[in-house]
Amino acid sequence: MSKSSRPPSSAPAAPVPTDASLEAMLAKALRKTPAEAVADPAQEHEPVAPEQQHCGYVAIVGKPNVGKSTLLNALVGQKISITSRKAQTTRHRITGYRTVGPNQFVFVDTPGFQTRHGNALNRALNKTVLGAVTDVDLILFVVEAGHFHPADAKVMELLPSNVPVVLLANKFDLVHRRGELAPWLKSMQEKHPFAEFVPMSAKNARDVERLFAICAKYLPQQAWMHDPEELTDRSERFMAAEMVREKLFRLTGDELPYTSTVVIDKFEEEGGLKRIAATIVVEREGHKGMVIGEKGEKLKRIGTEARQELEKIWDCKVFLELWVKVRSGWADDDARVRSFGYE
Ligand SMILES: Nc1nc2c(ncn2[C@@H]2O[C@H](COP(=O)(O)OP(=O)(O)OP(=O)(O)O)[C@@H](O)[C@H]2O)c(=O)[nH]1
Ligand SMILES: [Mg+2]
Repeated sequence: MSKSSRPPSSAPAAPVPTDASLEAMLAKALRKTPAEAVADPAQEHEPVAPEQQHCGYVAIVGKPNVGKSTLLNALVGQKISITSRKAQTTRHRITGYRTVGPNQFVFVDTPGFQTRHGNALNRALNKTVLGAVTDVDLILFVVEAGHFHPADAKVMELLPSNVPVVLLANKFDLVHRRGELAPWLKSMQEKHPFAEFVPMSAKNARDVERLFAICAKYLPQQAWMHDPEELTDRSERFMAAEMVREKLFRLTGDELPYTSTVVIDKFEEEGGLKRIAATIVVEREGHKGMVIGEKGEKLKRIGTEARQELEKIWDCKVFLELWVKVRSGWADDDARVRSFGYE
């Protein structure tokens, strides 16, 4: 992945935190510094001489539902990874690019690391996470501020010792007693030699801008790998399938998401129109009814919401046709999981 050469251990040595240093660190982290590293978007793509360019991979990892994809979208400045309040929303390694001044950030969103149900789908998701943390320049380890669950500990076990890791305490807006964060931070620092600590909210634009300045320090000096206008490595076809899956996640009950996926059957462009046919694959006959809903209402709503959002992102007309199919046991079947596009 990254072509930069890094010394074998670029993670700073673990400082032994004292209460005073922790308080100072927390105070510094909470101080809202101006986002000086982020240029005016209008100047984002000024030409930069290759010898002045910096470029690197920043992997975003964490347990399910901590806000990794929300963060990726905020960093890239456009929705390229779907989000929902349910776990296991992201199922692929999704790369998003952002070029700011001399810096090109290659952010890598990953599935939430799965600690339950060892089926073929979950094994594929975890393989994706493992692949994403090696050979990157920086890892953003995302947790919910003030929390540390066994599922977070499992992700922590994956953190390589030769890559700097930023502890990103997300959903900071939900922390009401901020004074209690210092002991939490101390306990976190004892678990891993984090290079930095960033309490923030992925939904707060200013916090996201501050994060660029933090990440920029870890980008090696090397030529950009992507056109600064490019946003992602993922195709429109992939985005279409993901958008349908997002609406399915958001509009159906808790039971369904884990056992459903979306396959694109047709993706055609005719002038300013994109014609898409997609199939929602579910595991059980009973699930089919849940997706279709009474008189087809649910399926219709999934289609309408996905179409409207795709039209907005692509700025063109979209014709979206949806089908529902039952493939029992697909998530337990390695070959099927692969055939549906999971690594
Ligand atoms: N209050 C609050 N909610 C957030 C924040 N960031 C994300 N969320 C919400 O948290 C939920 C999960 O967000 P996602 O971005 O889908 O989480 P994820 O870590 O990518 O989840 P998986 O892909 O399933 O691993 C969504 O309902 C988001 O709106 C935040 O900073 N504050
Ligand atoms: Mg996600």
